[in-house]
Amino acid sequence: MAVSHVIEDERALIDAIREIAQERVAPRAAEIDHSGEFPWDMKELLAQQDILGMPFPVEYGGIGASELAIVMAIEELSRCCATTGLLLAVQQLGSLPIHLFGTHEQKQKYFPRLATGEWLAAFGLTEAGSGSDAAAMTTTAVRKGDKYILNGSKRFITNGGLAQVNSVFALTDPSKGTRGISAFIVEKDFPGFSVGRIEDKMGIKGSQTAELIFNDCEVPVENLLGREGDGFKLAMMTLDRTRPGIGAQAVGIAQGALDLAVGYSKQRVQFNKPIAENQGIQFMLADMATSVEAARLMVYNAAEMIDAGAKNFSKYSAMAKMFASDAAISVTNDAIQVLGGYGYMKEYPAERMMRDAKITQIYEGTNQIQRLVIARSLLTEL
Ligand code: COS
Repeated sequence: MAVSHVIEDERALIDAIREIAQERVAPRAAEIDHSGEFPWDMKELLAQQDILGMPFPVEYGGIGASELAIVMAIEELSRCCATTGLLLAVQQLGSLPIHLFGTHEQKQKYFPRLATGEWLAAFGLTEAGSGSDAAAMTTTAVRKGDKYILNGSKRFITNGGLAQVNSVFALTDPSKGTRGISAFIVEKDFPGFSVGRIEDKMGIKGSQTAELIFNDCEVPVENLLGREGDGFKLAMMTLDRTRPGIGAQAVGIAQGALDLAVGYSKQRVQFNKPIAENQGIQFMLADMATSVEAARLMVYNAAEMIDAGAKNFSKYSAMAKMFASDAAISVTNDAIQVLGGYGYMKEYPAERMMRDAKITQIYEGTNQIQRLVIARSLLTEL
């Protein structure tokens, strides 16, 4: 596996997470997929083990992990259960706007309970008519005295309705385009906040994906993140930093599928010998392993660039997410092929892995949007 540059303490943490994932997360994965229910037990496990505290600074009760350690943790969890890996990824996504633009008071108010896992976080950007075109949002926020009044709705929100803390983006000045978008911390029990439809999905079945509805929702002015008009930039800055985490989820799923295919091919006997003795299977496994490793290196590299404060990491972050998610689809597809008829059956996890992998090509920006980000960066670099 790739050489990584995490410090010794973080190496020990990742090793512990791998063990926890294999012993306690893996046995629950099929059941979580089958029931489609949010895995509160996995949330508790991640909270108790301080895994949900990884993205939060030590001074606010977290463990202040590096981005590299966070992506490695997401990878280890997703190798066993993509829904469980997503718990950590979204805890970071939903809280990163506060991390980036929040005041000390805002961090002090929200981070300690997010770090312990008592509270979950969510990221409210997407709307029914505003997906890839994030600036096409119609949710509005109008200031009235010491409150902003939000009206509109958000769609496909991971942890929607479960998260106490929601980073929500809304138009404060529709005439200014992207510069008229602002970001707010919206608590689940603010007046006027409610949860609409809960989606039935193809994969990551245990993760709750819901609609957030704002009906004259009252948000105190002190919950504005940064200044009015900072919202779009903040959303983009957040996604630049969290896309490697989705890449890591994809790497984890792909590694899980590779492990399964290797194990199966050594045991499955056809024509009086294990199918692994056929070069046709060996070449497939070799290609799968090479894709996983290349994706992993890209994800680790993007995470290390973020940790190092590198200037142009946005392009690498988009490349890592795009490459790793495409690899996850291809590797899980091949894993099903290696398992043959068994791969197609729900008795084996290969088909779940493929369904789980598909979303990594879509959320936090479709892979077409990643290409756009990469190309724009290439064409504007000196
Ligand atoms: N970091 C900081 N600022 C950024 C930025 C980034 N990565 N990307 C854009 N901006 C800024 C631009 O600099 C520009 O600022 P100025 O007004 O000061 O010039 C502003 O944001 C608008 O940028 P741009 O004109 O590029 O916006 P577009 O409407 O063309 O949208 C894309 C750009 C397509 C990249 C954006 O809409 C996007 O990322 N879409 C996908 C959204 C997504 O990932 N959704 C998933 C939701 S979470 S599951």
